[in-house]
Amino acid sequence: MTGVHDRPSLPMFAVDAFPSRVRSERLVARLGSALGIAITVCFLTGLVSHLHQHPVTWLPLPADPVWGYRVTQGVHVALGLATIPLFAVKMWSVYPHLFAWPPSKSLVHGLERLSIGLLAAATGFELITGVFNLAHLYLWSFLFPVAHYAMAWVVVGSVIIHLAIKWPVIVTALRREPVASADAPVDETTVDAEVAAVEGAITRRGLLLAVAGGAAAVTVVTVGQTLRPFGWSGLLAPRSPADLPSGIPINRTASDAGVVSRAEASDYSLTVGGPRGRAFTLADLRALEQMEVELPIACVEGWSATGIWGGVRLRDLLDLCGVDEGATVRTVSLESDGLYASAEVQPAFARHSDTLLALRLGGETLTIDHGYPVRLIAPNRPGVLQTKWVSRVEVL
Ligand SMILES: Nc1nc2c(c(=O)[nH]1)N[C@H]1C(S)=C(S)[C@@H](COP(=O)(O)O)O[C@H]1N2
Ligand SMILES: [Mo]
Repeated sequence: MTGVHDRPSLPMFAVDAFPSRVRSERLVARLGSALGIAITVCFLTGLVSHLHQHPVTWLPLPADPVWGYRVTQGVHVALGLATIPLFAVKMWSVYPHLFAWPPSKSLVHGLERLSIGLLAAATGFELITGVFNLAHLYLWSFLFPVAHYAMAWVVVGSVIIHLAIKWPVIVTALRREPVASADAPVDETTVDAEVAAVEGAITRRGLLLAVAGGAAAVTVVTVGQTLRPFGWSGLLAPRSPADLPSGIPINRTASDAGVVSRAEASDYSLTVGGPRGRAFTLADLRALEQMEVELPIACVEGWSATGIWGGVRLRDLLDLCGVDEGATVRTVSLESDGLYASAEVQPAFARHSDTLLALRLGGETLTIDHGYPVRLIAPNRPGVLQTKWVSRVEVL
């Protein structure tokens, strides 16, 4: 067989074209563990978000705690962003292997490389589509939530295959004592620093610090979109509430949605279904018992903001119309198309005392961009399910 030096591969991609000692198995394994934890948390929080938007009867989500989705989705997006530098360095640390020749030494080795290729591609896909979605860049024709969700399973599947194949290597690498020279035991940092000095390269510790620093920097410039005390730091946050009196960002305006004239029409009424279903004018709604609740809008994009919402309890309206306690309802917007023109409201949410058909925000009549004349506001659910410009409540 061919030896190291007469490999037929391109010389700049040969294994020994990457002599950096920084790429130890131990480092690769430690980076991998961090990445594995980040992927797991992103997967689980993503699953929560998926279940909110595609409820299943055998696992109904609770409406409490009211801030639940704010936290799970805030973590999903912040951690996803922090994973980018981690993933980049992990890819760099194994990059020489990508060009190893021959591509496969045996069937198992070939499968192993295929599964790693799949893992890298699928993870890269999740990170890129996630970021583009935050930036509202839709450079593709597939639907983001569908593709992002499906690919998450590919990531998880290939992580499991990867772990199964590499388990012995990972365990040994993580247990291994830091590198020591043959005669005198030396601490890893010293050896590392010496090697680095010779190569003019970065030390392993330096590399880990750089990755942690990169991840922290990404987090700091986006976390302001969720944690108001850090609001000043939302440099990368796509939507800024700073210029709005309500402090709540707007994703889709009334004119984007094409609802301005229908929302401002003087003959607006809200139709509620049920055995005694009827239409309510704005005056009718204002004459019913008014409630005030403090609830966040928590967007799938990771930003969230709390408002004081005023209006009529959804459950009061449903009771007036004789709707069954266990019924799932659907809020339908004046918006004629658009992905978020309607939303299902499961019984736990429809009957929650904080769930309102809101007429006010911060004590003022809703602005048209926040959903005038009537919008849904309910606890613990994605912003996409908080229908604005509601015209109908249907009983399913
Ligand atoms: N009818 C309708 N309602 C909608 C949307 C929409 O596009 N159309 N966008 C949703 C999204 S994605 C979010 S995050 C919230 C934002 O509400 P806000 O603009 O009052 O902050 O409204 C939701 N309600
Ligand atoms: Mo949203």
